[in-house]
Amino acid sequence: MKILVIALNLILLWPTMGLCDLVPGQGNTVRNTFVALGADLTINYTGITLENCTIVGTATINESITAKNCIFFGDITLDGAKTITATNCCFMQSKAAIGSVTDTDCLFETDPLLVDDTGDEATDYMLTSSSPCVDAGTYLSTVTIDYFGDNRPTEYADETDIGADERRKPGVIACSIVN
Ligand SMILES: [Ca+2]
Ligand SMILES: [Ca+2]
Repeated sequence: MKILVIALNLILLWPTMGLCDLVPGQGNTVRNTFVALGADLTINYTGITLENCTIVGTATINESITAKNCIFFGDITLDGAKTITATNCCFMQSKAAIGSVTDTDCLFETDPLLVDDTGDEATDYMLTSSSPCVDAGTYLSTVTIDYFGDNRPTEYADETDIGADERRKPGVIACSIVN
């Protein structure tokens, strides 16, 4: 069982026997976090917000959550009385298969086209150039960098990527100054 748990601001994912169980009292927002294949993100507490997370493993969601710019690659098991309020998220499953989802500009039944969705390293879960998640997120003032430290776009609302990786655009050239 391999687990990759990274919380940018030192919070919340708690690996125990393959489970990432969100812990109350340590903040309620998880940003730029990968949950690896083989891990299960379990949410048992209210008031949790996920921002720019890439959930490659499964998700067991027992309380209503808010998710923005997140990838849900693994299957979601959502408590039938709870709701996912999702903005600019990418789901592998259909909306009907997940259950109660209140969505704004989300992608359903959409493969995020990660570099290697069978891998277990953070770099495996980066976005490929053809990923539908590139520039498909919404601007969040709270997320200024990605997991790898790359800057998130701040000038244009439509350039933020979905997930924990902001893809570096090709064609950025080095500048030489010669005098
Ligand atoms: Ca982008
Ligand atoms: Ca990046």
